Formats: sequence, C-alpha cells, structure tokens
Amino acid sequence: MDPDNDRRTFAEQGYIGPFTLWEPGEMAAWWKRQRKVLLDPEAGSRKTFDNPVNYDRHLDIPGLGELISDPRIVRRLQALIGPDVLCWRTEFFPKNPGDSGTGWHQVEKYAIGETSVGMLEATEHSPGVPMELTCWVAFTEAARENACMKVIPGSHRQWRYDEHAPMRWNASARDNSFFGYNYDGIKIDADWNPDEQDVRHLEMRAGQFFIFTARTIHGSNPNVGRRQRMGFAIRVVPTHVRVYGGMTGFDEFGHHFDLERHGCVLVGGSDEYGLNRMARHNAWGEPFSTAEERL
Ligand SMILES: O=C(O)CCC(=O)C(=O)O
Ligand SMILES: [Fe+2]
Repeated sequence: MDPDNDRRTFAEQGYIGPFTLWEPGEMAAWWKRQRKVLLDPEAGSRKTFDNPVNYDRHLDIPGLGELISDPRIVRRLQALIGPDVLCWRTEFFPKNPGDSGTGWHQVEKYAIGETSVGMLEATEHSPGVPMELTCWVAFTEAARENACMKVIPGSHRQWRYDEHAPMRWNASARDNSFFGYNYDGIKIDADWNPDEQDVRHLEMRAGQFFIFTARTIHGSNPNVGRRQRMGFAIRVVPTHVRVYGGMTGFDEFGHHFDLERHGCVLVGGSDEYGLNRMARHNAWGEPFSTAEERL
C-alpha cells in the first residue's frame, strides 16, 4: 500500500479500489457466520436502532465490530482523511434477483430524508480532504448482472444534486431511486444526465472493497442475475466532524430512528475533539479496538 498513490488516485477519481480484503472462499465462510447472528433474535434484541434497514449492526454483531477496524481498511481511510477516524454508521445493501439498481446520487452531509438538515457537520476544512468516506465491502460477488456499484470518476468536484432540497419517500419508487428517494427531483440542472461513457462499473469479487466519498456520483446496476448481492457500507468521518449534532432522532424510509443509543466507534488514532457520543464496547460488553491496537 502506497498512501501517496492512494491520495493521488482519490483526488483524481473520488474513489480508490477495489482492493482485496479476503479471498472469496474466506468471505463466504465469514459472511455465513455473521448472517447467522444477524438472523438471531437474541442479537436482534440488542440492536441500537429499532430499524428495518439494519443500520449500525456493528454495535451488536461482534464480527462486524471487528471488520470496521480492520487495519487493511483503516490504513487506507487514514491515508485520505488523517489518522483519527470515527465510524458513525454502517448499512447493509442487499440486492435480490429482480431488484432495480440504485439511482445516481451524491451527498456529503447526509441531509437525506424528510429534513434538509445534514447529519454531519465539519468543524474544520482542509482543501482536498473529504469530510466523510464510505468503505463499501462486497459480502458476496457483485458483478455487472447482479448489481455491482457504478461511479462517475471525478464527479466529486462538482455538485449535480442539492442534498439539502427536501425529498419525499415513496415506498413503491423503483427505477432511478435510492430505496424510495428520487434524486432526479433534486438535480441542480434538471437537464443534466450522466454520460454512459463516463461511467465506471466496479465489479467486485466477494471479499473486495472500495473507498469513496459520497460526493462522487454513485449508484448500482439492477440485479438481473440469479444470485443475491450483499454490500456493506462502513461510513467514517475524521474526529473533527460532529455527527447527528443536536438531533435526538431522524425520519427516513417511512420510519423513525431514535438516536438515544447511538454512539460513534473510534476505528483509528485518537479523538482530541470529543464532539461525539462514543460507543466503547458492543452490545455484549466487548470493547471495540482501533486498527493500531490490533496491529
Ligand atoms: O449498494 C448500493 O446499491 C448503494 C450504496 C450506496 O449508495 C452507498 O453506499 O452510499
Ligand atoms: Fe450512496
């Protein structure tokens, strides 16, 4: 791994990777074990959110809590946003055969949902350094026919969508939608459409990951194949970012998410800012560790 090279590539494209974390067989065995816990009602009862989309299961599923501070992931995140890294959210992204793709979208402060208030607020600004990153891990293979991710390299430099414009959730919206949110309606220039020749399809084997800023316009292909695709997004910020500032909950996907038990996990470095409520151990009382502590 060459941090300078990662930074150069990221500056140009708005993402880096894919990289290999595990070989497909290893990932398949690991994911099988995690899925068992995911489906276990006892683990479910320890969930931080009462939520239909399985946000933040790293807070109660030990294997996911370990994954988020895997040094091979965290060192790459640190190359792009500095040594002190908080995981503020994880999300599962399943696509079953027949599911539509995820429509193109672009965000940074995560003002998604019924409000136009961002969930993230940077307290410092350094040119060229993003205030958020996502590491998207392929828990299964994600090929062209089964909903691999797609990006527009370099699109992080220009806003094409106004993430602060309010959007209504529509459960039955499918095409061009982000799980019921239609970003087409919040395009800054309604006539702008991505050029197919600028699109990069990121096919990944099970066990690979890529890292991007959500400012890079991204989405995924429909699943016209026969196998489920499962992605897992690890969302991180540098410690100077305030997460869910002043919010006690939020409404998304027709659901109310109560933040009472939410905490950020330090996955690298240290937190000199103390801006955020922290989760120091998982729902079973086991401590989280940073990438450095694991090396
Ligand atoms: O997995 C997908 O289809 C969408 C993922 C996504 O938009 C994200 O991770 O921000
Ligand atoms: Fe996204």
